[in-house]
Amino acid sequence: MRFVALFVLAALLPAAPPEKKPVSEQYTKYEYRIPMRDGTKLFTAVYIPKDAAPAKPYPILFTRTPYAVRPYGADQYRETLGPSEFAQQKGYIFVYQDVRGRFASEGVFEQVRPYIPNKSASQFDEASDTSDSISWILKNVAHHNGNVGMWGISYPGFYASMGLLDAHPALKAVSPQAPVGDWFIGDDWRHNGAFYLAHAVRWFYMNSREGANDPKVPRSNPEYESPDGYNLFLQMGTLEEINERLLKNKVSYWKDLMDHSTYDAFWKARDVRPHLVNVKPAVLTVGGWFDAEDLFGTLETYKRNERQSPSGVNLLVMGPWSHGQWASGKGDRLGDVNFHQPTGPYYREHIELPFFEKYLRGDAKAVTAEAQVFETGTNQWRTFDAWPPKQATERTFHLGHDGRLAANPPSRGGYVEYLSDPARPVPFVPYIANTMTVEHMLDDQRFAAARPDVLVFETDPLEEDLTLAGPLEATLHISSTATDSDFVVKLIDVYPNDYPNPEPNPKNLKMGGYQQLVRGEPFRAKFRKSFEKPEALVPGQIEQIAYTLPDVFHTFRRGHRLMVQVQSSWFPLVDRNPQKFMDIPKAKRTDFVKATQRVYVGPVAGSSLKVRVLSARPEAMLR
Ligand code: PG9
Repeated sequence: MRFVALFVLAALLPAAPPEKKPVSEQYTKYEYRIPMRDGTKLFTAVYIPKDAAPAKPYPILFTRTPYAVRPYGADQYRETLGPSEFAQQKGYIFVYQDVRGRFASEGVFEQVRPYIPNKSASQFDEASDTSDSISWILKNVAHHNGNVGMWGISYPGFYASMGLLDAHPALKAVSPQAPVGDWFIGDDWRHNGAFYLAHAVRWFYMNSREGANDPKVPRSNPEYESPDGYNLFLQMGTLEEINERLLKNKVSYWKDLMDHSTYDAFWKARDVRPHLVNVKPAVLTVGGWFDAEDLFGTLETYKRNERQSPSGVNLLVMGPWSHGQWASGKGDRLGDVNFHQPTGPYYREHIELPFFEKYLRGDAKAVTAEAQVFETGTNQWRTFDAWPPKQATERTFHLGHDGRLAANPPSRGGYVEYLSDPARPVPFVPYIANTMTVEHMLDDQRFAAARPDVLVFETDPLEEDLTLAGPLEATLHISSTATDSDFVVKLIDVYPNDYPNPEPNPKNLKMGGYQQLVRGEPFRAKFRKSFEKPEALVPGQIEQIAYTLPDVFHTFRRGHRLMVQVQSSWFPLVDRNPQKFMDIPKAKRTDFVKATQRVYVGPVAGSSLKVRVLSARPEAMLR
């Protein structure tokens, strides 16, 4: 029995990584300028295995990017190819393309260019650029087997999703990885209307400042005057000043972002989700539970496709990763949290590669599953035939008096109060940072719990493991002395006081009582009734704020506690709300005001967090 278990385990552990050979030993590179239907030519680099021949054809793996298909020059080779070392070694025809208007491609770039349904012959979008490219490649590139796959992470993930629309018949398998889904509701720039300041400034500086579209200009971070982003952004005061000081007013898309500060037609035209209907290629959506950029787009891409393309192959992989962390490296830890296994190579070899092998090379033995998801807390991969798992049941945790979080609402009503001062916003991390750090998604929250402007509610220590699987639904009843405010709800895993420190412990971590963020999400109160038509809060009036936080798959171990924190700022991850109902991009320093916030608790019109619970399993006892 034991022998069999060891044997199965050995089969699933990643093999030694493939021997790293220079790409030029295994592949020959070609460069093309592929004409689109309107005559615009897109720069495309193609790498063909040297042993490809009519009798040995290869499938094509295609990716489209706004980030440059460097290096340029037919004799200049990339250091690695394709989505993984395993795919590179297996052998595919790898195709890389600069999207319209970026780097060596002609035309005009448009950020997340809207999809045009029922296009006329003269109209184009990213879907038509994809299928025009595939048609050309099939005619002009030798030794392919007629099957095309696509993959891409983040922005390239958006382009992979676009390939699914009006898909070319040869496009058989697509893997959108951390794809952008909707830029107002949950991806990158805005989460429920709140603006992701530190991320936006860095991304715009790196990718959209003057000259950033020149292949010769290296990508670089903004020249911050200080590593202390909290004080730096605070001193700059307003979004207008931040734009002037850090972006020199020279990023045209910043203006678009500021001009469209509600969920208007501009954003709706860029929402990918409604178009994922009757998708034909097999889809493997990939994401990380701790992806700060496009977790929303990942989960929504899978869920929408599931609903709107019921007869298609639609698969999901979620690992314990930050943005794109699955594509390289071990993925055995993030921040202070150790997953005790190489999740990255496992995914690349046993999940991603079989997907492409099955649908592009017809490997009948390749195993794919509907949802392969990593359970944090117990640190194990699990497989389900649906996500969220059908057997998960709803349970509500109620915020109560004296910092209690419990299965039953408190028997008497009341409120807890704090002062939210935009001059002293709550930091998003307990250390000095001037960008959105990847590990903030699971960082220790003890520093926040100690602040008077952060409300803390926690359960008793759990008597058995509790596994949450699926989205979280926060309901707050609040009142404010102000006319607008942000509310951030965080779900936290509180480790027991005797939790062991890691060994070795180079960072001198003290893990007893550690408060690991499991999920946090902001909501801008003026959007509580509608993202299209914001409404002021009436000072002193009780209002409901109800919203969904992205899914989790986390086991709170026996002896741990669940904690919910509520606060009104998360800086400089999120821009400061002036707490005055207004168009925030136009706020002046004098518009920022203090607000006294009340969060109501009680048997009716209280505050709570609804979760989905999978039953506890005794076998999941690994630490
Ligand atoms: N999530 C990133 C992004 C996409 C689109 C716009 C801005 C940022 C990315 O990593 O590509």
